[in-house]
Amino acid sequence: MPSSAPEAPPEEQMVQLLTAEGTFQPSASAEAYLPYVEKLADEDHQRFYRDMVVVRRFDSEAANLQRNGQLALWPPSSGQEAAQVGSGHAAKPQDHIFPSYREHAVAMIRGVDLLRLIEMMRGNSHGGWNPSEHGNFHLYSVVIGTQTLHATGYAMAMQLDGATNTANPDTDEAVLVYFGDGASSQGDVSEALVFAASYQSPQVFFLQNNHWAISVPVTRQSRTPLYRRADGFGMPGVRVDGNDVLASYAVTAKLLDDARAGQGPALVEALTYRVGAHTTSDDPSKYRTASELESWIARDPIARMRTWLEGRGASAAFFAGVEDEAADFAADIRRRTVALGPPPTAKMFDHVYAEPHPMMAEQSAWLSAYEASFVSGE
Ligand SMILES: Cc1ncc(C[n+]2csc(CCOP(=O)(O)OP(=O)(O)O)c2C)c(N)n1
Ligand SMILES: [Mg+2]
Repeated sequence: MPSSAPEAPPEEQMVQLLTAEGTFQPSASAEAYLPYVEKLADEDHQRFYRDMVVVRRFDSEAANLQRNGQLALWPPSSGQEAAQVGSGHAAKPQDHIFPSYREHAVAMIRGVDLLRLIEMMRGNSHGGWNPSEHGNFHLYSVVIGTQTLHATGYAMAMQLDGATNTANPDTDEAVLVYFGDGASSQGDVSEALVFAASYQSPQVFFLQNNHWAISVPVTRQSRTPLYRRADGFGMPGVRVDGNDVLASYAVTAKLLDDARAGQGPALVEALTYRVGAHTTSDDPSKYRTASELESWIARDPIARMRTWLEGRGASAAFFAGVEDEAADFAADIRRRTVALGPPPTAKMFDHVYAEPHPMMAEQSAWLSAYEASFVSGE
């Protein structure tokens, strides 16, 4: 573990099933979660691998599109695929998911066309899809930590509506909310944890500790491992190897089941690493060392899953097929991004107010007149 990560005492080691070398070797703390991973079939394992590879390819394509001038900004997810794919698959269809702004893999798993993310980062849309038509995947939230309050309100309402804890795991609902190590310092997040614990709302707080909040290291955010904060709020806290897709899946699946069964909320701290820049506007070489980066690349979530699958007999044709699928996925995104055309500037006035507003009408008219004052084609 690099020096920037708070060390846990030995008895509190993280839940891990797959080592960085790709060996299935459950840690002592993994026992309670093993039944969840034992239920998975080969096709589930292969789906996890496929999703990680496809989303990594999508992510690098999106970053390239930003460099081509097609997007204003891109927040890369590279390195965090296992935390996202494992937890994303752990949610059931009836669950509601509240993302931050980097959960591209979870969006894909819940059936959001990833062009919706591109449109948002390109200025073509104001960030929208209808969650009820897209796997209950709620909107990206860039205002740090706010989504934890939205999620907690939603989970409290599930409880008040009797939509959970009816002893039917196929319909009982729960909430899964994503946030970062930096967000853990935000007041909103503490308030959400207090309310969730007080009302025993059915939800899992999934903290991706990717070790950095832009240029601020996690050691600055907390003097104690983040999962241990759960104790103070009165809920279980589990640290999981976020680069291990099987462990991320099993821990989240169990805690969501517990939440659905009326056992209240839990906090997961998934230890992972943001391999890329914070966004395409950031240069991480200014604040972190190459050796730290290399130490995390050696723990790559995709490589370890590949090694494990190979050991279980996955064929070369399977891996080649996944590569082809990822390449096609990225090519399709590129083609459809370029076809979007420039965002109409007048759109910026939409949705500022719910109803038509005279000031917006005035400003929009001024902008149109200003744009029309340029002689086109010269
Ligand atoms: C309320 C608020 N304050 C500050 C910012 C600026 N900001 C954007 S991302 C970020 C860091 C977030 O770090 P973390 O929670 O660790 O998430 P990560 O980006 O690492 O996924 C900050 C401070 C913001 N978007 N919202
Ligand atoms: Mg972070």
